[in-house]
Amino acid sequence: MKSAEVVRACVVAGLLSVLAAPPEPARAQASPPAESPAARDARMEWWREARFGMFIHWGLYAIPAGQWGGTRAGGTGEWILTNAKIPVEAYEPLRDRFNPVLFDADAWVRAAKRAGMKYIVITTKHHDGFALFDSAGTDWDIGATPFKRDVLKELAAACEREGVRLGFYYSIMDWHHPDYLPRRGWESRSADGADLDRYVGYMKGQLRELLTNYGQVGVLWFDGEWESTWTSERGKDLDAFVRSLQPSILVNNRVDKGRNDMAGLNRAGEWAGDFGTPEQEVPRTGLPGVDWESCMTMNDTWGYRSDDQNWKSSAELIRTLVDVASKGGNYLLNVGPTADGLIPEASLSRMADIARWMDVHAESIYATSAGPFKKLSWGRCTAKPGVLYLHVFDWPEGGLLRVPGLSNAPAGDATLLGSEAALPVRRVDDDLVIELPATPPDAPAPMPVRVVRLPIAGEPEVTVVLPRADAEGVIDLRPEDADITGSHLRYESKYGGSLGFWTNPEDAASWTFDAQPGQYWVSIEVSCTPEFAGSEFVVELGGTSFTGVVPSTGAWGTFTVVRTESILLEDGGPTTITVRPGGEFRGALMNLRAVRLTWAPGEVHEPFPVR
Ligand code: FHN
Repeated sequence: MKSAEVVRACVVAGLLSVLAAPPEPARAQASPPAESPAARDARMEWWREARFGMFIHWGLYAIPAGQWGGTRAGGTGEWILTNAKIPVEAYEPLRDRFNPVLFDADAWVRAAKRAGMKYIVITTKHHDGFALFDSAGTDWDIGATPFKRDVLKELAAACEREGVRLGFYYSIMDWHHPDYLPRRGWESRSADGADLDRYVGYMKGQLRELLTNYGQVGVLWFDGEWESTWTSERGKDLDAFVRSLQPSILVNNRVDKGRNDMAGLNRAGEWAGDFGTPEQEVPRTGLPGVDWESCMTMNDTWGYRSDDQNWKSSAELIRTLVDVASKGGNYLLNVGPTADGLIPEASLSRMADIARWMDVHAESIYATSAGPFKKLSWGRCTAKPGVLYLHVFDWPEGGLLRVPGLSNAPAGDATLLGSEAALPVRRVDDDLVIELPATPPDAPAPMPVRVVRLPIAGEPEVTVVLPRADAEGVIDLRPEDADITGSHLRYESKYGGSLGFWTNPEDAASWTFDAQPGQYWVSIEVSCTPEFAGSEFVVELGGTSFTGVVPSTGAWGTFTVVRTESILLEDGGPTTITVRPGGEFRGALMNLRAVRLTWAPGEVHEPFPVR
């Protein structure tokens, strides 16, 4: 489109958005009334109890499905406009091809409900700006497609019939609207005449439609807030605008600017939004007093890609649901329907597996809170008043399940969910030991998680049992158990679980263990790319510290054991080991997957040369 045409397009678009929908004030929405903690708890209650929802990424991008101009575009399906650098005018004809004749709202909602998903969040407008609803503010919407039907209306009606809550995803970033800034770097479309305030007015007009025409909306799931043109002031104003229309709605933290990248939780400060939004990951530990929801894909894409067959197993999806619930969070699991309107079969089969697991175990997920344990070597724990749900991922040798440090006495029979048989329980030192069947009851095709229901007297009381040397004298300290200080270092589940993003030389990781006096070998398992290798690290233990140099392992996912030195600990008891950058720092220290201490009381070792 030539510059004159572009300017005309901006003017026309601006006029259309004004003529077609009443102008909304671009800013200065009155703040929502102050809300008491009790009122907030009441508003959040259904969502906290739900624990499990379905994310739907659906739009024009399902038509190219990851391919453009005969070649495979990189990245996720819904980013194809940007990833394939498609000029807006070349993308627009997709509207005339959108005709999902196989779309069946009832089928979608029933599949979600059968899988135990209590709410649905659907992309009403993703970054490409296309409205999946009939919007008066634009003809860049489903009303202008051959399909014409308002899928949100049909979805809202189906959710009403099935008792499933409906939420709306809405992208602040808009690659199509001429008033949105910034333009994509490679675009030729001029930014002349673009007016971000006018765009905010357009956005509010659409949000008014979404919050007026489709009944009670459970969640407004904002996204695309990260660009510099979006400010906290605008975010707080938009949050207030949404709440003025539906005061009981929940709004995620991506309306504002507090989110700490994909970790999804807010940095310190006053930010709008009711819950944090970790993406493609689960926080390392529970976050008492913080509401959060991990959103994840079943394969690698949000919007449909015909070539993405990298599906997570049903077992992994179920264990992630458990992991999230055990830390007090919600799990928003995504499907990317096809251009015909079908949820991919690979998604449906996984949802059916989840349904079978939920048939037996739903009570250990819904309306539960985080378990009282910092970590359990064999699984996870969720809790309800007077009951602990022990989620067994790894069946214990001989069936003896050791519950570390639990002081509470059982207040009734321990049972495996799905069975009435009482399981013998006895106390061994600080622990409770529950006798499970020697092998999982549904072997040889055991469910990925079996759950013990353990009634307890009173509030859970757990004495922290510090790691101590096993029979071989070995103590393995895990990344997910590290006490982290600093701003960037964090646990990431990639590469089998390690501490990564070690880009701040002030960040450190520590573990406390129960030491016995004697000599200890210390080794750490690290990875580092050639680009960053060579930084110095320091290990501090028992008043001694030694340094090493991080080797290159070729890739972040390739680890090697760096044996450092041997240390004599004169005293036993709780002892802390710390790993931190020291000396030269080359921008990223390492990824750290394990710290191993080997107790060798009878030996005196020469210090190891650092490899
Ligand atoms: O860019 C989007 C992406 O397409 C997808 O919608 C995810 C889902 O949360 N959010 C953004 C990436 O963080």
